[in-house]
Amino acid sequence: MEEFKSGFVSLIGKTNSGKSTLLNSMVNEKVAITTPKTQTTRTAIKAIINNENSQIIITDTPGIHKGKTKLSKTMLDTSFTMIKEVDVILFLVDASEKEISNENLKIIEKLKEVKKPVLLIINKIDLVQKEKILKIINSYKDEYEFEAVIPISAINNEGIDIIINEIEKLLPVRAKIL
Ligand SMILES: Nc1nc2c(ncn2[C@@H]2O[C@H](COP(=O)(O)OP(=O)(O)OP(=O)(O)O)[C@@H](O)[C@H]2O)c(=O)[nH]1
Ligand SMILES: [Mg+2]
Repeated sequence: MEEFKSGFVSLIGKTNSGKSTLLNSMVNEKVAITTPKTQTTRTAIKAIINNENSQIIITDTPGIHKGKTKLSKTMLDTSFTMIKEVDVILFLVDASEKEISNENLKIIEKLKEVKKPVLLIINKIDLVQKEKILKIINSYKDEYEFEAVIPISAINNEGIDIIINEIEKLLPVRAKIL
């Protein structure tokens, strides 16, 4: 029998990257609101994913990007204070972005400080060509040593099982928390 694992996972990513959509796909029920408008989710939402061999508690962290103005250092610091408590970080980025945005570079700088295992999730792969996805993966890999890079389409439920699997690899052996 496999040992049971559990832990906290923080979901970070710029506004509109698809955090709420991914969360919905992962828990398979509507727990967060998704709309094309930005910044609709203002509070951190916890989702509990109960699997056969694991319990994953996810925190949505829309606070990484409050408002349309430039990302301030204080805002990032606040978000990352929360992140220090988690076992795994999911960093969600949009595959349709032409290159790594300044905001995402700033997030990567913070990731280097917190020293937690990070899974890079490349979302919206349904919108871009395969070779472009590979290019994006490589440019991110140049910036940071991610535990894994997982291309997904949150809206099509593509790659979700891989995320769960990679999270489970990184969680400690521990009983159910909630
Ligand atoms: N084509 C495509 N669109 C997606 C995908 N995932 C999310 N979207 C769309 O992207 C938009 C933003 O998605 P959200 O899930 O609301 O993004 P968010 O990161 O929660 O945004 P905030 O809460 O504002 O920070 C919505 O219109 C989604 O339908 C995907 O895999 N493919
Ligand atoms: Mg959201």
